[in-house]
Amino acid sequence: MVRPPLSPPARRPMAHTHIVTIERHILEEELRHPEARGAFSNILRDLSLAAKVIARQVNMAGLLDILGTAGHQNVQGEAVHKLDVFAQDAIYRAMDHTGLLCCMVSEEREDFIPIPEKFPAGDYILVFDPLDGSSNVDVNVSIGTIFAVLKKVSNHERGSLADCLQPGSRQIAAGYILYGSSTMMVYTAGIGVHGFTLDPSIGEFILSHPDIRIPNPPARSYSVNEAYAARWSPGVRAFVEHLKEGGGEGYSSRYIGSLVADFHRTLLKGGIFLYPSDRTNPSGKLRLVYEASPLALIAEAAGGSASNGRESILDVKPTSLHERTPLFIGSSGLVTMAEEFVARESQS
Ligand code: AHM
Ligand code: MG
Repeated sequence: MVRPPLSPPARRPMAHTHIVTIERHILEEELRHPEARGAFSNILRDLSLAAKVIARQVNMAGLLDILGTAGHQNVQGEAVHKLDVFAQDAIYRAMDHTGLLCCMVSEEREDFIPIPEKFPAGDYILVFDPLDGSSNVDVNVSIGTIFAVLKKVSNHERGSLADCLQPGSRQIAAGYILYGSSTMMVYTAGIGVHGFTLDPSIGEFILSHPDIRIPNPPARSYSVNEAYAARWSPGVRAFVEHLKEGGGEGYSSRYIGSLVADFHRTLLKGGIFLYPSDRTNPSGKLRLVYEASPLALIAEAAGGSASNGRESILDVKPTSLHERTPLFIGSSGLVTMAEEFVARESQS
């Protein structure tokens, strides 16, 4: 797996008790990426601004009476909610004019979005799902934004499809924003995963979860929409049955149905989240470029792993922007166990 070169840490470890804003943390992180020359930290900083704008709107959603669908469908054929439109717009407007990006890829747009000619173009690509799990908004369940940053590989000033279809191993940073009981931004630049909680009274993301590691041994929980069990392949069914029978040890089930929230719990507590392929969705439901790959980079940087059942998600080269993938993500031992069950099935 090809990984961008990283320099050794050039900073002292920060004690949890210090008050560290996300901006300060990103600047210090940049010392580990001298090749990024400021661009990288500015992209993350601009994203944290968009996160605050979206968080404010999400928190106000009921009051502003903006819940409900916006009346059209996105490229996946799903109803677009007004907050999706707002989040798409907030991220686009925070990023389009900065001179850092050449193009963007969003779940809400069919094609990649070149930076308009009126603005300077940069060397980076932002891929994002502006508001994942938005069907949960109406019932006040946590939702999230997922993003990753790639470096341009083509000679096209404003990016090309090839720039957007790089494998996850080429991501130089990835993260998510969770709009939950508090708003959190979690990111990795390849080494270490760090979580920041928004203090709404001062409008700052403060480092609250430094150096997140997926616990080992993990919490004995699995996360999957089990209503689809009859449609799963025999290997996936056998894997989940094995966990239910305890793998000897008594597993419990946790499923919110909102990817960022389910992943966040898995990252902090351990266990496994899976959204496998099934008879109805032969490629799974989740998207490789802006959902599975960013979360895979985070999982691996936290000591976990992510697989499509056969290979590491980070090794899969996308063939289209909105390609779907099965996803098994979380504690390494459980992801490996899932792969073994899937492999046994194809041998039998
Ligand atoms: P979305 O991108 O249309 O919001 O859908 C993705 C969501 C994820 O947040 C979640 O993991 C999954 O769909 C839940 O799907 P299901 O309802 O089939 O369990
Ligand atoms: Mg989504």
